[in-house]
Amino acid sequence: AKCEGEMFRGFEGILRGRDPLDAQQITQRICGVCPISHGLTSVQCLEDAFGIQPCDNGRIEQNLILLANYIQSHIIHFYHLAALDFVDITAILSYSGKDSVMQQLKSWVSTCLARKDLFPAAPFLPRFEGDYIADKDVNCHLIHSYVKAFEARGIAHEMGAVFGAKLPHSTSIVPGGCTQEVTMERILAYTTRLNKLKAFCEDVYLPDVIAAAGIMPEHWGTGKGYDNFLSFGVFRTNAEGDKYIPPGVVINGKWEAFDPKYITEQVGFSRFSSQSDLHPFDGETSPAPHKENAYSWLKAPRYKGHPMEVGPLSRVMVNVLSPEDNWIKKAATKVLNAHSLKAQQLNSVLGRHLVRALEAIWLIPYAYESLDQLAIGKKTALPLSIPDKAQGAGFCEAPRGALGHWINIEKKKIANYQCIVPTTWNCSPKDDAGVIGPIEKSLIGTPIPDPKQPLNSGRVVRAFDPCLACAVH
Ligand code: NFE
Repeated sequence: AKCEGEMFRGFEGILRGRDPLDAQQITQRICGVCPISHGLTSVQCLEDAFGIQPCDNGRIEQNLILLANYIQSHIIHFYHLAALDFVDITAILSYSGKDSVMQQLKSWVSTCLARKDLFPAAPFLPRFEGDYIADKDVNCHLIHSYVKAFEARGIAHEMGAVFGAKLPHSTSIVPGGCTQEVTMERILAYTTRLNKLKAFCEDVYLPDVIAAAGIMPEHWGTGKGYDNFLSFGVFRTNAEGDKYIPPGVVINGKWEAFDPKYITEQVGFSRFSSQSDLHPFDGETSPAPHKENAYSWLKAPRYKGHPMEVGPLSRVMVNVLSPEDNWIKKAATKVLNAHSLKAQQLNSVLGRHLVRALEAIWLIPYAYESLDQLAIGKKTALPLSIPDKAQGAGFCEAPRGALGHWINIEKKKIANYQCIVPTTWNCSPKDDAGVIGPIEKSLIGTPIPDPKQPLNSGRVVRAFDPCLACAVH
């Protein structure tokens, strides 16, 4: 199995020579799905270089913007990126209800099926054929949720824009905090939207994931990857750097504490000419499109030399296997017991979907708690000055997993900037020793009854929620 990233973008080159404060605006443009994670990781990288910590209001606002983006991202993933691997869209032809969007969808799919020569009905058809959910009512129910999920994502975007000023690319986040003042109006604007998202996640999203899992239980057994999980931790709870979702590392099933010095990027099979295995402070981005044996525009990030899975599953696993008791371990154990599942079974297609839905639900009480901690009228950001020469690193979790940014500042300008992005970890090509990446590993052994219709490979890959645009950056 090979994962290829087939494009070069060059953000790290674009950043060189610019004002360090541009970094959080430019890196947000790496992606329209997870811009807040890039903006906040960049902000943390700059805070580290400037030697400042955000004030309480600013830190909480940053968390609330990111949290809104997490919920939006998890919903887009399940419904609009992955559900059609399971749901039979042609079941809409049997829809007889009154929802006007569903009726329009039915008419569009039916036109496309009748005139396949004229209309490929993207993103629904063409598709690989195979064992989709058979029950028409279940399919229609899930297609209805698919439609409702657009509305939920709109609400999540609005919720993020309350403190983010706009989304997808926020203009308010800055090193040291956020430029949006805290007002009662803003707290209420966020709260009313959070109430609606709570209802969607609890009454629609999680039940839909559980229903789909009940129909396709064989996918508890597909997509097993390495027992290597990495999380940088996310949602800073104080100025000391504690995080609501704590960081951690699991290598071959054994937990250890996270230490950024063990991160490197190898390029043996990547289209880059730099030296291999560099730490990101010394990282280089030197494209070599015709390099022999190279098959991807992704570098191969490694932790202590190991390929690592990142994402919601890793955030759960590093805490379930941690020696310390924490809220994630308790919450995950409760769900595992309720569904008679073992933690190891989460290392699968269905496990990755389940933990993503659970995380959306788990974050909602934390959002209410954070809103209560905002202090109306108090400062939200700090004065800052750019040092002549400094280094900084930022570690955050994007919805898709561990995200790190590294900066070297010289003469008050960016001398070097490196990003290691969640999908670069997950879709990593082979490293210098020929060891395959996490998604490559999880594809091996996947049953493909008809090689012309590799539906199951799509299911395995998409369960990781990959974003190649981010990965190549
Ligand atoms: Ni383009 Fe991203 C997330 C980041 S994935 S979506 O989540 O960082 O590599």
